Amino acid sequence: MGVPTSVAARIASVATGIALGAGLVAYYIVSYLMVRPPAVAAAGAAPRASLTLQTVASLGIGPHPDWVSYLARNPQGKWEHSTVLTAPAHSLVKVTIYQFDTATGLRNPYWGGPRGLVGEMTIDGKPVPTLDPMLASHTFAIPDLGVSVPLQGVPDKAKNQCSVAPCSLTQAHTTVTFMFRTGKAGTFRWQCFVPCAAGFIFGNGGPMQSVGYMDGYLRVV
Ligand SMILES: [Cu+2]
Repeated sequence: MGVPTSVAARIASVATGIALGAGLVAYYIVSYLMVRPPAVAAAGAAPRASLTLQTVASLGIGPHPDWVSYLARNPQGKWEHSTVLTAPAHSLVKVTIYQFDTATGLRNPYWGGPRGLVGEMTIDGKPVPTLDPMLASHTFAIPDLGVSVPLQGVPDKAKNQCSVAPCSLTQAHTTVTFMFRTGKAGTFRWQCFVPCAAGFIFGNGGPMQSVGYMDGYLRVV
């Protein structure tokens, strides 16, 4: 028989255990919410700026090397694994997306039509009023700004495909350009609406719901 513990000591040890558990849960939630890729700024300055992105079939690095992903080019020309973008307020933003992934297809053909743009979307230099939804590999959509652009995938049989980032422009790709206007400052979610997450139920989950892959934020400053 050990020394009998007092009621107060037992309560204190239970309370300490609960506090420790609550602290760990809080730490997990806060660190989950705080983890953000570094923001990549648009090139140029108000009232005109430009963003350059690429999409790849698999990232090749980090905790999920086989996940499909966007990357962003910083103003120094280096590709960053980030989907947190910064652009000036009340500006015309020109976006160039190098699309290295093959098509998955849109579940809702409505999104084959680009929305919310200034001027037309171009694919490989040619204006395209609407994309065959079966050819979409990803979309670049900022719902709160009314912007949605389908990105044409690389044909399945294309030669010299890039399967792992970083991809180079000597490899098979389509180049999509478009312009949209920013308004007042704020943080706006953007994401892909093609269910492109291979290996996940219905193609959603995983990269489709993770900032840094198929989701991001546009910070208008
Ligand atoms: Cu996607």
